[in-house]
Amino acid sequence: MALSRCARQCATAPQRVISQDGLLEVDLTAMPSVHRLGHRRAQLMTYNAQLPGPVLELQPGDTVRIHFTNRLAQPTNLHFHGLHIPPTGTGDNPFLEIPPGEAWTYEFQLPANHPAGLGWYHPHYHGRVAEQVFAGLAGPLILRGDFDAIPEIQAAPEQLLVLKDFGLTRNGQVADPSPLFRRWGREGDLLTVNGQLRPDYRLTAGQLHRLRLLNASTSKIFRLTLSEHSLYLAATDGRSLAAPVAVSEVVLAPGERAEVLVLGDRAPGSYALLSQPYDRGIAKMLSEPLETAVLATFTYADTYTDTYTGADTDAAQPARSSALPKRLLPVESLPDPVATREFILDHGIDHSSGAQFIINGKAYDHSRVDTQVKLGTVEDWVIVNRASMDHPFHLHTNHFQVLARNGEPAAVRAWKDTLNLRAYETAKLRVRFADYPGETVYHCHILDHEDQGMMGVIEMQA
Ligand SMILES: [Cu+2]
Repeated sequence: MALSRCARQCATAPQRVISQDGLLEVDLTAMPSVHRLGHRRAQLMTYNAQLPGPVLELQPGDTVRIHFTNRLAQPTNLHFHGLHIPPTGTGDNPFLEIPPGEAWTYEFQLPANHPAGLGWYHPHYHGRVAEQVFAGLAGPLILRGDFDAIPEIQAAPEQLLVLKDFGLTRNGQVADPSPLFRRWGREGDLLTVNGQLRPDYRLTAGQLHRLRLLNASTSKIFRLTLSEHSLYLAATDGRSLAAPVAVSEVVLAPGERAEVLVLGDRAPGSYALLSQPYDRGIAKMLSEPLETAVLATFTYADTYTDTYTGADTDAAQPARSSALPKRLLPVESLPDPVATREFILDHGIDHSSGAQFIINGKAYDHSRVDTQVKLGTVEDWVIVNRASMDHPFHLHTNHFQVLARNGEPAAVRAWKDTLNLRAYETAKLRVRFADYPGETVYHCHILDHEDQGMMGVIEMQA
């Protein structure tokens, strides 16, 4: 048995539901529930009273059947962020309304060639998304498959880290945002990892480790470093890179994921996973300066306990590897586009609705199709942020590749589904509309901005 010698709070693993024989069937209930955040009692909204919601672990080709019940006092629904599945019917349908007290069965099949990686599920009921996610509603989706079979990855112990900020009143209720935060994106001062404050994880000397990172916050952008350790980016938004890329920090906007490899090559001790100051364009409006905060610690141990699977592992076991993989999975080159479109993200007055977060001059309207594309075609999308703050752009159903930012070609070809555009930045994306016809959405993933209209409807025509 491993000795628990945690520097502070021992990390606990989120609960998992794993598909069996091609089927994942689960009851999922959105409900109010009470949790401990550090020494604080918090009245949150969660899935199945768990924080984060249960990890749904899937394989390509699986059928997924979720018996969903809404026990909240307001309407909600689910979005399966990162999954390439139908956006219609009982699939990843962002237009559904599931009223309080009602149930809905989500059912869909993953394609047999679905890439392996990290996604997540969360509410997508327009107008309530920021409030519901900020109150705790979010759960991880793990797709097993090709990426996990890379020998060095397979040998690396993994940790899933769901990053999420909370803001509480003195009596433990989720704090209503100030008018400033409601407008520009609510943030909280309690920074949690898997629902814990500063949990302690284990590292084994001489061992390659795999960190799966998800920013499940409403508006907070994390800039992450691990003290004295190099980080190697291996996957972005649930899709493998062609090879690991050494990075000094990882910036994750809401909705973004990253798989990071870490070599356990430092002296014994505890090392901090830090949230570094990051100005998304609102720092001047804040009363307090941006600060560095400790999100979690990583402590070297003689015996490694995989807090994800709960298994104790002898560190001397020869199957473990300290080598960084030279190659991961190839990233295909998309063919030339049939069309190029521009999307301008801005703040302003939409004369019909009065909303102030707009795309191409318009605030979201469910009854209006903003963009029509042909299924099976490739397009280039130029996203222009005309605003003085960051806006992370998210497209449902299909991943894209970033070709260029501010006119500079991208150094690495990578799949993304959410891309943070800094103030006044421009990015050129290439996307293929594959497999699934129907309507879905693209939007800013600062969820207060989405709720205030920074979203458009896309129709993928068969
Ligand atoms: Cu935004």
